[in-house]
Amino acid sequence: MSELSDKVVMITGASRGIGEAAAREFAAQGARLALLARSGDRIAELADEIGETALAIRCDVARQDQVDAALARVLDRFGGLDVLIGNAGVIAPIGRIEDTDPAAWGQLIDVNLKGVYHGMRAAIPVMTRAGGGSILTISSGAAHGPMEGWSAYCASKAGAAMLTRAAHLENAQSGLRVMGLSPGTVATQMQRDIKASGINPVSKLDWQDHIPADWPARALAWMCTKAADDCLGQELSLRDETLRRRIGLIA
Ligand code: NJP
Repeated sequence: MSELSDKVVMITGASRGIGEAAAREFAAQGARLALLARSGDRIAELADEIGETALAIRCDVARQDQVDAALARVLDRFGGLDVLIGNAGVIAPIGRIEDTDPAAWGQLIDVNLKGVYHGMRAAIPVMTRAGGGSILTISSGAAHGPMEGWSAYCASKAGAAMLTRAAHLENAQSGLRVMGLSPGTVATQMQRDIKASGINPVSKLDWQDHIPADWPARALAWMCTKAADDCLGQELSLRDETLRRRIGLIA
């Protein structure tokens, strides 16, 4: 039996890409799932495909009230929460600082940074009361190095990385396992949007340069097991070959 068997896992941004792949991986390992995204039809289809153990909840992570309501439904259905994966994210607006629309710039921060905060704020008291849980944030190389045209994205990911460290500092002693995962470039819709923008070196990468979404999905599942207990509080990079080997992604 997998260590993840029956664990209750809430994934934001589960309608496609890394979040969808993570849903399939956790489901394969026997977890119970809450799939959150704005595309209600898409997550409903995915939940149907997975079966009784998956619950689709339409939710905009930019809204604390919607995240709180989503968690209430999870607790009602499954009776607890073991894992929160703060994965929902957007790349737009792409453009030089002076050319971006302030409202669109702020909306990205609402999703990529405040969305992670909203999830943590809702989940931490529940996990603390239960004596433990894992909170994983999807980070990015963009958290640590600027890229032309991505000021909002880089600032949001840097903020989310620091927020994740703060959550570890405040909650490790209560048994919460808090970590970040920087996946490298992954073959998802986000990379299609980046390619279409043509603005910086990432947009020039070949499609074969990207890893498949099931790699970060498998990494996330591994991070929820005891095997990753020496990584608590850290941001793991899937570009790291030693990590890839530990997870079993490469020989
Ligand atoms: O992107 P994509 P990825 N509320 O566009 C959801 C990071 N990352 O899987 O709401 C709730 O296929 C959206 O659902 P919907 C990246 O920054 C990626 O690549 O229905 N959900 C969809 O399910 C992000 O944090 C790469 O539109 C919202 C999902 O987010 C994470 O990986 C590299 C939402 C986005 O799916 C997943 O990105 C890297 C909202 N307001 C980090 N807004 C990479 N792909 O190369 C969006 O370093 N979503």
